[in-house]
This record gives sequence, structure tokens and C-alpha cells, in this order.
Amino acid sequence: MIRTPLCDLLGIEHPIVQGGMAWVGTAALTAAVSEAGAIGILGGGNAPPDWVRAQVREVKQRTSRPFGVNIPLFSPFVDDVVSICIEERVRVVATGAGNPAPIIPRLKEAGILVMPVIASVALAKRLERAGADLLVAEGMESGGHIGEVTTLPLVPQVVDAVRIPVVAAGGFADGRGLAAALALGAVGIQMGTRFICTDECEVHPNYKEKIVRAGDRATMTTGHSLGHPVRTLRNPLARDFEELERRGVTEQEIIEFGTGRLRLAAVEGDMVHGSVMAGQVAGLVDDIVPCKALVARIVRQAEDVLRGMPRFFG
Ligand code: TUI
Repeated sequence: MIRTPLCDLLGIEHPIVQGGMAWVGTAALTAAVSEAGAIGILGGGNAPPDWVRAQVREVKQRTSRPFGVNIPLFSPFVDDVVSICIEERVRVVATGAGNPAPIIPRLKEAGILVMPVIASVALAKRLERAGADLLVAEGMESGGHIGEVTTLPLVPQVVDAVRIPVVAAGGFADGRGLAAALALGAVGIQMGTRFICTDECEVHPNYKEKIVRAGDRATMTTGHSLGHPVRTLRNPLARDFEELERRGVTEQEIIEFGTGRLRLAAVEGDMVHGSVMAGQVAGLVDDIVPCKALVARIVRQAEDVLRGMPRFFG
């Protein structure tokens, strides 16, 4: 058993967090990850509050274990989703794609743990001061909306800059990664792409298959001209996006072009016109397995890696 302060803080068995993913991380996946002894995080996305409440209740029906809700800070419903998390007594709220300082006091008053996803040391320090309980330091290897620093240099810099626990994210899919994250001073890992390729994830089967088939250079980033880089699997949409940016069309046109594309990939399974967000680690994901088997396999491999380390001492 690998136990870290993350296990005690969240009340979980294994130091593994499922990254919140809009349209992909629904109640079924969240509950399955929590049942596997890690912690599932419901992807709030831009979804209307009623949908989020129904999903939270569905998770509770499926598991009595701790789980979290992810709130991307560009959602128009941030305050309503915070209220739902408070009313439903969710264990932990993860935030992303922005600075959550304004919502931290309400969550803390309600006794909810606040776990912002950050991509820089500056925001890590600011959010520790604002009362965050733990941080997810996410490198730009990740899928979806990303920062500018890769995981290997980011995680130890954040670990050194704050006193609260730090979870490593971006590029993790197996036990070698978990062992490496612990070596960097993290208390665990967050994985998104790896959890997409599980039996319980309700994303369209085409999405899972595209990740399983992906190689090491399968992803690309777009959205730099908007100041919001996004990593996806390479497909005609991503190339069209790149071309639009090269032509220097207006921000408004790019936003309109991009709207609804994640849903198209995740729900409709459109791998040509949809946005197939995934991390660089897609190349390392080559099977679709139940969450319980996946978590057990990762923990076992990490234990083997760590137990083998003494052989490097003369
Ligand atoms: O949030 C994510 N990843 C996401 S959100 C998302 S939904 C989406 N849908 C359509 C188009 C674009 C996005 C998909 N993937 N990860 C957490 C994360 N947060 N990564 C980086 C950041 C971040 C970046 C800047 C956090 C804070 C930040 O600070 C800016 C500031 O205000 O200081």
C-alpha cells in the first residue's frame, strides 16, 4: 500500500485523482473511480446547474465514498455550482482555467476542501494564501486547457513554493509516473486521459479508440492567439483551427468556430469535426479497462518501482 497525506486528507485509499473533464467525466466515471479507492471528480464544464445537481445525486447513489466536483472558472454558472456543492455536501471542489480566489471563502465556510488546478508558481502561492487546501500542479503535457510549463520542472517548483500538499498532473498514466511524482515531492497524481479509456467512462467509443491508437506525437495545441492554449489529438478540426489562427481571423470568429466542438467529439463521436482533448500521455494508453483494475495496476506498479530503487545504491 502506498499511503500519502493525500489519502488522509481526502479519505481515500490510493493517492490518485481523476481529473475533472467536461462532457467526459460524468457521474458514472466519477463514482467508478471513487469505488476503486481513488477519487472521482465530476466534470462540471459549462453545464447548467440543474444538470450538475442531478449528476452529483447520481454519484451519491452509486457510491458512498468521497468524490469531488470540478468547476472551470469560465463557466457562466460558477456561483450556482458552488451553491450546489455546498448543499450536497461534496467533499472537494477542484477548479481550473482561472483564479478561484473569489469562491474560496464560501467553500471553506461550508467545510469543503478546495483543490485548485494551477499551472504556475505565482498562482500556487496566491491560492495558498487565499486558503486552498491542496493544489494540483498541471504541466502542459495535459489535455484540454493548459499552461506553459511542463510537469517535470513545474511540480518540484510548486512543491518548494508552498506548504500545502501538491498533486502532480500532466503526463501520468501508469505506476512509473506515480513513483516519479512522489520522487518530485508530490502527494499523488491526477490523471485525465488515462481514465477516459475505462469501461465506465461514458464518452463515445470513437474517442476512447482514438486515444488507444494514438502515438507519442499524436497531440497538438491550438488557441495560442486567444491566450488559451488547448491540447487535443491531431485531426482535421485542429488543423483548421491552426489555419484560422495563422490567417489571423478575429477572436470572435475563432470562438464561434470552436463552440460546441468538445461535445461533438465526446457525445457524437465525431473525430473529424470534434475537439478530441487528450494529453501527450495518450501514446502510453493502449487499453480500455475497468477503473478498479486500472487503479490496482497503477498502485502495484508504483510499489514495484519504488521497492526496486535500492538497487541503485552502491
Ligand atoms: O481547466 C483545465 N483544463 C480544461 S478546462 C476545459 S473546458 C474547455 N472547453 C472548451 C475549450 C477550452 C476549454 C478543458 N480543459 N485544466 C486546469 C488548468 N487550469 N490548466 C491550466 C489552468 C490555469 C491556467 C491559468 C489555471 C489558472 C490560470 O490562471 C489564470 C489567472 O487568472 O491567473
